[in-house]
Amino acid sequence: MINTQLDFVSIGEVLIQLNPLSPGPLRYPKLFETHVAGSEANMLIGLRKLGYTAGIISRVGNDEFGQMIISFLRGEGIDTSKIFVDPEAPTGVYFIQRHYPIPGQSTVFYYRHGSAASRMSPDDVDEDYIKKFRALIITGITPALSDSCYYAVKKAYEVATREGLDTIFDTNVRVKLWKDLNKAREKLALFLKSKIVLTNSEDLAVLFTGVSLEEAMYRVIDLGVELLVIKLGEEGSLAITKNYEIFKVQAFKVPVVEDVIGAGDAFNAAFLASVYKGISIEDALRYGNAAGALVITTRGDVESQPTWDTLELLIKKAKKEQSLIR
Ligand code: KDG
Repeated sequence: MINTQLDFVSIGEVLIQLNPLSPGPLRYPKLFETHVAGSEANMLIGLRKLGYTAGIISRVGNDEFGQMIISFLRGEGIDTSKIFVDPEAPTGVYFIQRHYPIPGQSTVFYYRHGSAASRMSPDDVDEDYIKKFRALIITGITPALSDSCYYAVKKAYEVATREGLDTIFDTNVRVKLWKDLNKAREKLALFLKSKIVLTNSEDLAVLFTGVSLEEAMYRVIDLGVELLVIKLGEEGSLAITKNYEIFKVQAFKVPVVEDVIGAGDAFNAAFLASVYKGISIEDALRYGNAAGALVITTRGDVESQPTWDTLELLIKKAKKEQSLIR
């Protein structure tokens, strides 16, 4: 690796996604596609496509899926030197059930309990490695995998804070992984003090029970967050700054041809790429919405993530068609 400062580092589980070629209940499809996925890796790949350098701390099993993940990430230009191949546990996988029971929505089924990545611990977090980067991206998924994963993320966060990296947190509350939501609230509280927080209304309702979306939003800002982004799906996205300035941008209207999984990560990547490039928050939201919209038109979380040229093209086309972008 080169010796200059690198951009984004993350820690999390990279999984094999098994996505059926046909929608509907999972007991019927005979053919499945494999994709490399996982929220943290998805974001890093999105950022790579937009010109940033990126590295991930993770573990995979000593199996073919683990090799597939490492090769894929390398192919996308992610630094994989901190992915430990664990001989004692398998690579995690998950299945997606598309358009059923609710058309347009997907359900995930995880087979990741006891996976190699769930065995990460603070020992996987190399302080000198983190110090090479400008920003740390974490999500609420990794702390849900195991206690040792929680402590690994906590260490990464503390090193980043101490060393002056920007901290970026996507709440990504996975109810299926936490089971006990009190635990989620307790463990994720620390990361809600990150410099940039990305979330959605469902996660805020879990993290701040019994308060309105607006109230929850202000509570996050009052924790010292500089920029809070709320992804509103079909309603677009909203950002609020530490000075209580609010920006809201309409969504790109696209049909959910395949599945919505991964749209939030693509949004994050394009939004962050824009903000770090000095683009205005309002336009950054637009780029984020466009990237999220692209991802739901194909299977897989990252294959449709855009380059700058693609983003420009989309925005231009939407403006020309007098779309809902204002
Ligand atoms: O954001 C997309 C992710 O949800 C998906 O790729 C799998 O990371 C994943 C998870 O834990 O749900």
